[in-house]
Amino acid sequence: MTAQRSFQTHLSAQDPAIFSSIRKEWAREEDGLELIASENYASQAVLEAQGSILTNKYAEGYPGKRYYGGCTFVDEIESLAIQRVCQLFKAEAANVQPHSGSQANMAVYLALMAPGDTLVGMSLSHGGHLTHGSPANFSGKLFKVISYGLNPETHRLDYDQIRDLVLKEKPKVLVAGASAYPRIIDFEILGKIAQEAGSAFVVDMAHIAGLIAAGLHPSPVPHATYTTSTTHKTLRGPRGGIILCNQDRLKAVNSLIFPGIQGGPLMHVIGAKAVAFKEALTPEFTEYQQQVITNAQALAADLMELGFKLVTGGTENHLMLVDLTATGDGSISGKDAETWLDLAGITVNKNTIPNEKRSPFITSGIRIGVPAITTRGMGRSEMKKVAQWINRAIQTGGNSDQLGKIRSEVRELCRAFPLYAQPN
Ligand code: DSN
Repeated sequence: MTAQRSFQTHLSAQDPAIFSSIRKEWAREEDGLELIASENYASQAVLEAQGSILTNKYAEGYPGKRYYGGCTFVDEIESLAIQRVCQLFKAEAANVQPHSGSQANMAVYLALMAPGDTLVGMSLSHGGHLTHGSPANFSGKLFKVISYGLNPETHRLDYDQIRDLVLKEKPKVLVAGASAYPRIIDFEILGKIAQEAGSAFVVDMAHIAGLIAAGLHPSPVPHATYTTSTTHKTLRGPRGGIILCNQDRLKAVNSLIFPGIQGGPLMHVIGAKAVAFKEALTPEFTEYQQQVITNAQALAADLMELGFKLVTGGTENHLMLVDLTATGDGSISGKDAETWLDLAGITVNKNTIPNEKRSPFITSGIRIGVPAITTRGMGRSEMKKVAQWINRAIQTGGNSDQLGKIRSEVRELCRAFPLYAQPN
């Protein structure tokens, strides 16, 4: 707290423009309902570690084997981060240096494949991730990508179809994981499919890492060649990435992170990751993750009661996808809903739905997640209000007076669930 205050004091005097924008973002985060499924609020302790003097240190290499002097204390920090994340996910080995989930995925792909090799992953428009083979991403440019989608009727993963595809294509890598899939993923079955085809199995667990850490979603770690994740979503740490694997797989991926695709590690972020992993090892974190699932199911039930159609008819994790083609005459797009909700102080993102007819810039759905509002302490009765505000905002058709009224009600609720002390 003290450290953050003095940072803000220096910043306000030295750079009023940046200070002012941070203050406005702070007010936005405090006074609005954050429903972006991939966002969360890091603790004050995580923020302090990330905003610390560790940002000054160069430490290319790994603990005990660096290319720079003066690494005694950053070695302690990185070793603790590794030890804690291995304990958290019951993994043999870890690399905590990836600057992001995308870097983590790039390193494991390059450890397992050469350019031109075949990668099978979930299509972005069905809920996968850019790094799972999108043509716009390095993964789609470097590798030959074959995508799997959802079952056209159930909108769930169809393990028989995936098996047929993987056995036919025999890819070097099968990647699993999703950015917009509201159901449990069976990593055991997918791991067996990969094994049968002689493929490596990579799991990007970024969205559900917090649930997995708490034992509330089956873990991919025993089944995957490499498991990657971000650290800032349900896991609630600083923005960054990790890779988990068995000891014998570590060397390959370590040398791909550094010197392969990254330079010096961000030691301030690694310090903050270590703090977040310690938090995630507490019983309070498990209770938090349980509440995330409870809140998601409550919000899903309330939205459906108000007439909204959810893809797969509900959720088993932290997020849900609203199919707006079934709302009113079907003319409201995901982009309309995102804009109107934003004006009401509610942040979501437009999202494609299975069998999407509109472009990814417009879409027919919105993705809603509850990790952030659960962090601020909201529960059953607040979920009901959130559902009613979403319904009202969408029914306004974009009327700014009505959206402004919802925005004041949202602000009043948010002020009863404060996040951080004022940053000055
Ligand atoms: N962009 C993230 C998300 O919102 O799901 C995934 O990296």
